[in-house]
Formats: sequence, structure tokens, C-alpha cells
Amino acid sequence: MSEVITGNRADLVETLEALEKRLLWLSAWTIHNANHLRPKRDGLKVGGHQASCASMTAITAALYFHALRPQDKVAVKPHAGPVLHAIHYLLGEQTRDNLERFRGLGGAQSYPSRTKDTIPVDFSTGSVGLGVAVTAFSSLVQDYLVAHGQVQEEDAGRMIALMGDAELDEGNIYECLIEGYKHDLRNCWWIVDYNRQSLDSTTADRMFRRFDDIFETCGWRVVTLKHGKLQREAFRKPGGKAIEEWIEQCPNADFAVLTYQGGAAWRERLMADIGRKANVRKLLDNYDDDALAALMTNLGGHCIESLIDAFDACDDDRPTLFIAYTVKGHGLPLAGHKDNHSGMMNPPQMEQFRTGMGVPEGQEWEPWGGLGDNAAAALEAFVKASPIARKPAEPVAPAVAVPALAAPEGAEQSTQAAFGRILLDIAKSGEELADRIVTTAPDVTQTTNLGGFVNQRGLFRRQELADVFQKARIPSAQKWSAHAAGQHIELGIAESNFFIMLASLGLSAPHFGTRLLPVGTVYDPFIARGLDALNYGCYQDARFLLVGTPSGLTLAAEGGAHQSINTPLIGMGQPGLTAFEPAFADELALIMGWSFDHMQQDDGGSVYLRLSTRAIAQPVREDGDWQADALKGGYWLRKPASGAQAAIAFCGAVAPEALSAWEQLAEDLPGLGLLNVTSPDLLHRGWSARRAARWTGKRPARCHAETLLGSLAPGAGLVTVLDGSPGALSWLGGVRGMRVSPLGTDRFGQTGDLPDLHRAYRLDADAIIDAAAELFLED
Ligand SMILES: Cc1ncc(C[n+]2csc(CCOP(=O)(O)OP(=O)(O)O)c2C)c(N)n1
Ligand SMILES: [Mg+2]
Repeated sequence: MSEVITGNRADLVETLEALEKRLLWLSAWTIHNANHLRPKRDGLKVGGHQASCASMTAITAALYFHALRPQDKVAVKPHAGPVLHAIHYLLGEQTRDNLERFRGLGGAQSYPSRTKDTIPVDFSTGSVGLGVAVTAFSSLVQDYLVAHGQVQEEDAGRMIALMGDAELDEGNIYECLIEGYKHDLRNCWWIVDYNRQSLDSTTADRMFRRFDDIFETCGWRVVTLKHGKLQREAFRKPGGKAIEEWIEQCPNADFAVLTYQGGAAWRERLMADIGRKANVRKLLDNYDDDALAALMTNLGGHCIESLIDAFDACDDDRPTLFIAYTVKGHGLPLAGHKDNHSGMMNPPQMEQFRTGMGVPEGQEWEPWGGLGDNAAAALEAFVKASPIARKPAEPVAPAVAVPALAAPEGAEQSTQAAFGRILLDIAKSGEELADRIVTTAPDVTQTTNLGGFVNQRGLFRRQELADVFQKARIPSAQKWSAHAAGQHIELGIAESNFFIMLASLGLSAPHFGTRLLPVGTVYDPFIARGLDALNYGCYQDARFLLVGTPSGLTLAAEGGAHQSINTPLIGMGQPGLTAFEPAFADELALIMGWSFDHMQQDDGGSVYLRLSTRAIAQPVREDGDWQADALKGGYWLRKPASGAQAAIAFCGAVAPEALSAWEQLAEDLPGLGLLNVTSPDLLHRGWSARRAARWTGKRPARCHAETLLGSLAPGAGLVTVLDGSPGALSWLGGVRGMRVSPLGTDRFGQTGDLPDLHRAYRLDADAIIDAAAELFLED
């Protein structure tokens, strides 16, 4: 084996084949252990996907131990998680203990997780399709950083997705292809484990060659690895052509059935279909049943030689789709069975598999179990010398200083307009912060007030693109020229792309060692369109500032299809995302400053701002006392008298109605408080954490909601009001056991002017006054 290191190809293949076997064994054993050997307490199936793993062990061996360079990053098909753990086990970066606790608390995760796994995971996966597209967007981010001098061209890596073929059914793949083409995507490989099986069954034959067309149209090179070396050699023998043609015509389902049935079935079927053709019988007679089964399933994705040749041949930066034909469950008794997705070897099958793999009893967890000392040492040396073993730990990016952000001037302002002005001021400043912000939007740059920033900083394109309208001197408020120094990435209307872009930008610190502060705007209701991708970004701990604007019924004339309702609940429910809904411009400036800082903290996260186009009167501040509380989730805009019997709690753009009602009620309800909730999310998280502290043994400190509401009498009543789901605030009553009269929207909106809609949906001052009365009438 020592020749391997000096580059003997036959030995290289032999070594990679030996490593493939280790991956096949270890992944299957890890799953088996979790399901059949580890004691169970809950009677639930643990799960794991032996067949999905077996399908791509050759692909992973060839990729990780041959083609992969230290600067490359990989998203691994979720169901091949155990293979990734096995790779890192062989590299000495995963512990046996973690493998033994696969799918258990604190053990190796079911699907690769950046945040929960202890091995290096470049991209989390789990929701199929997203882990594929993220590689394309991360490649765009890399190009952005190269263009901005933050990554050297020679350090640029490939972004690689190891994907299942059913992932090609996810629409987000095609949205991503289109966006990638527009941005001249490069340095991206997608390697399809083309086993033609999904979860439920075998996949449609009609798709044969369609993927080639689709990807080639979008500028990709398509490399198909259909046959392995054994097959190609057989096809060249007399009678071989007929077998090749037969395979070409064979429906996916038939191929799978025969694979499952094995050699005798292959022979019977081949003889029945093409046995009369010249030399076929003679050729088949050269193979016993096992050899025939091995020949017929020797597809390109299981052939190390075919794989390394294909990878080696693509040494440029063209985006490339490898369609590697495989058999799901290859090498296992589950191979080919349509139900094998969740299928698992039973203990007797596992026992037979162990013997077949040459792993002695008791050495199941040994990385090189069953190999002689020399072979084991050679394999270990090879693995240690592979480029992937030199991959450095993820870098820690230096922080970007965040100066205090001034609130825009103006007696009447909307939070959306103020957002645009704050960003414009940042863009004009000489601060480093300005250089690190990257904005992006799915075709709503202008209508979400990003225009000012973009006019200052330009659109990003690797190749310069002139603003033809500007050149022709046609007046427009928006400059639309693009160049390599630009800081706005304009996307088409595909909110899923938008969120994956934010996820990729938001990983620039750990991925590339340099911080970007991504700011993305989207119409608030259409957050729902990209919700899974948003969740995906947060799950990976990507850091970005999401601005949902405009929002709510406040969009009045735009009608029900554009008026967001439940986004405050999304903001509260999404881990990794702190949601704010400021009412006033100075709150927004303060919160944006906090956000840019929070996005950089080790224990920080992403931030969501729900903004509005409604211009409202701004408060005259006597001091800055409100600020600390505003950053904790809320402050008293009108302080209640100690022991007051009632308060109004409001959020965001309904501030004028809340103030008006407060003024009208204050006479009858002396000491009435007016609570401006800047973040229902923070208040609720604080309250939950406070409750949880009681049973996690920590000293429960008072939470901010308790402190705020502590000014009121214990039995006080609360009217809560926001332009969104009332549940985002009504829970406040639970903090100290207060009665609540919740106002908000929980029906679809419609067109109208604001007074009409506020009346129809009970968001006006009268509704608040009625709600307050109701609180006391109930007594
Ligand atoms: C968005 C999403 N929908 C559904 C699932 C459940 N699911 C997991 S794997 C899978 C099919 C995977 O098939 P394929 O991608 O071909 O992988 P392989 O055959 O290699 O297991 C499905 C439907 C999921 N993980 N994500
Ligand atoms: Mg599949």
C-alpha cells in the first residue's frame, strides 16, 4: 500500500475501495447499534438509513479521500449522516462514544448538524433540497468575498452537494439554478446519488436525460456515470452490447426488483429478454450468480475508478452535475427493495453482513477492524495524508465595530422609511460597518427602501453591468449599475432563494473567516413563502438581519393577499431569530445597532424586524431612559401609577390608536399605563427562561415582562393590541395572572383605507376603549 502515497493508480483504487468498505461497515453498524443493541427506554424506533448510506459510500470515499481539497465545503445528503460520521471517525475526529450514542442525546446527530455535531460540518442538512441549494449560494458568497478582497482567488474552494436523486423534485433546486445562472455561478459541484429511489418508491423513468437538459440549459456541465468498470469491460465482450442495450431500456422499478432478487433472477430475466441474441448466453455463463449480480449492479456511482476519473477530469471552476448511477442499499440484503428507505438489516442479516465484511466479532467499532496490521497501518497513513485531513478548524472572524446609529429626523415617520434612511446614513459614513453590510432582496429592493443604500454602494456583479437608463440620462431615483465592488445582491422573486442567500451570507464568518453583515428585505407576508429556508438558516446559526416590510393591515389598499397576519408569531416561534416590531424611528435605530452587534456575538443570532409604511407622529423624548427597556422587549410609553388597575400594551404601527385610546381612558382610569412592546419575542423568551430556571436549578431572576407588569396591581386588566395575530401579546396576561382583552387580526384582510380597516378589524381607538370597558364589566 505504500505506493499509494507515491501515486500508483491501481493501489489508489484498491485503497479507496478498502476505505469504502470501512464506511459501509461503520455506517451500517452505527445504525444497527442504535436500533438493536443499545438499550431502549421508550419503545420508539430509533431509525437511521442503512440503504441511503450504502448507496453513496463509494462516492464519499472517492470524494473525501481523493478529490476533496482543504478549502472545499460539502453538504452531505441528510440520510448519509452516518457515513459522514464514519469518515470523521477514520480521520480521528469522531469518537466511538458519539457513534454509540447516534441519535441519542448528545451523540452523533441523525442528520449532519453544524451546531449539534462535534465533527466539522460545513452545512447542516435535513430538509431535502435546501442543503443542495446552499452550496450554490455559498459559492456566490465566496465570489463576493473574492471580489471584495476578503478571500484570495487561489484560496477559493468548491462548494459541493452530495445529494439524493429525490432532492431533484424540490422546487427550490430549480429556483436556485436560475439564480445561479444569472450570477454566473462557478466552483459548485452537485453529485447526485442516482439510485432512482425516493422514500416511497422507485422514481419516474420519464426523467431519464431530462436533468441533463435542464442543467445544461443553465450553464452546467453534466457528467453521467452510468456504468462501472466491470460493466464497461463486459459490454466490450461478444454479447455485451445486447446487455448494455437491455440495461438502457430497463425500467427503474424492474432494475430495482432484480437487484433485490439477486443473480439467479438477473439470469432468468436476461435470458428471457435477450438470451436468443448472439453470444449473450455464452457471456452470461462466464458469471456465477453472485458475479452476475455484482456485474449488473456495477453502476458508475459504485465504481471508484469511474468516480475518481470523473472528479479528476473536472479541474476547472465550471459548475458540474455528476449523475452517479447507484443502487440504494448496495452491498446490503436490502439492495433495491422499494421499501428500503427506512428498512434496516435485522440481527441475523447483520451477523451475515459482518462476516461477509470480514469484521471479527468484538472488533465492530475498531476503525480498521479485521484488517491485518500492515493493511490497517497503510490505510491509516493514507487517510492521515489525504488533503481533507489538513482542513483547518473553522476560523474565528474579527468583529466589526458598530457605532451608535442616529435616529432619522422627522416629526412623522414610518419605520420602513426610517430603516432606509438609517442604512443610507451608514452607507455614507466612513465606518467599517458600512463596508461589511451586504443587502439583498427578492425583487423588492426599491419598495422596501433599500434603494438609498444601493444608490450609494451599487449592485454586486463579478462582471460590470452599466445602468443603461442612467447612461441614456433618463431620470430615475434608482441607480442600477453593477460592479465587483457593489454591496447589494439583487435576487429574482424567489423567497426561498432569498433566505438561502441570507443563510450563506450569514455563515461567512465561520466559513471564510471574515464577517459580512447581511441585511435582507422581503414583503412581510412573503416570509411564509421561504419559511423552511429561513428555519434552515437559523438552524445553522447563520447571522443576518431580516426586514419584513411592509406588514399588517397597515398596507390597507394592497388588500388581503399582502397584509401579513401571523408573522409576529413566526418571529416568536423561530429559534435563532430575535424579532422586534418597533413603533418609532429612534427605537429602530437603537434596535438596528443592537442587531449588528448581536449578529456578531458568540451567543448571538439573527434578527427580524417587522416594519411598516405607515408614517406616524414621533414621540418627543425627555431622556434616553426608555432605551435599555426597549432593547429588552418593551417600555412604558406612559408610566402606570403604582398599583394601577389597567394598562394598554401595544406593538408597532398601531401606536397612534393606542395613544389616542390611552388619552381618552386616562381620565376614567387614573394611573392607566401604556406599554410599548418592542419585542413580544424577547419578552416571551425572558418569561419562559424565568420559568425554566426554576427547574434547571438556576436562581430565577425576574424577567423583563414581570418587571414591567410588576408596576400594576396584581389583578389589573390588560388590553393588548397589534396589527397581527393577537396571540403575540395576549399571553402577557399569564405573567402575573391578569385578565386580558386581546385585539389584533386573526381573519384575512381586504382592501380599504386605514380608518375603515381599523374599524372593521377592531384596531381603532374605539375598539381599545371598548376592550378596556369589557375588562371591567366582566367583574
Ligand atoms: C423537505 C423534506 N421533505 C420530506 C423529507 C422526508 N424525506 C426524507 S428522505 C426522503 C426521500 C429521499 O430520497 P433521495 O433524495 O433519493 O435519497 P436516498 O434515495 O439516497 O435515500 C424524504 C421524502 C425531508 N427530509 N425533507
Ligand atoms: Mg434516491
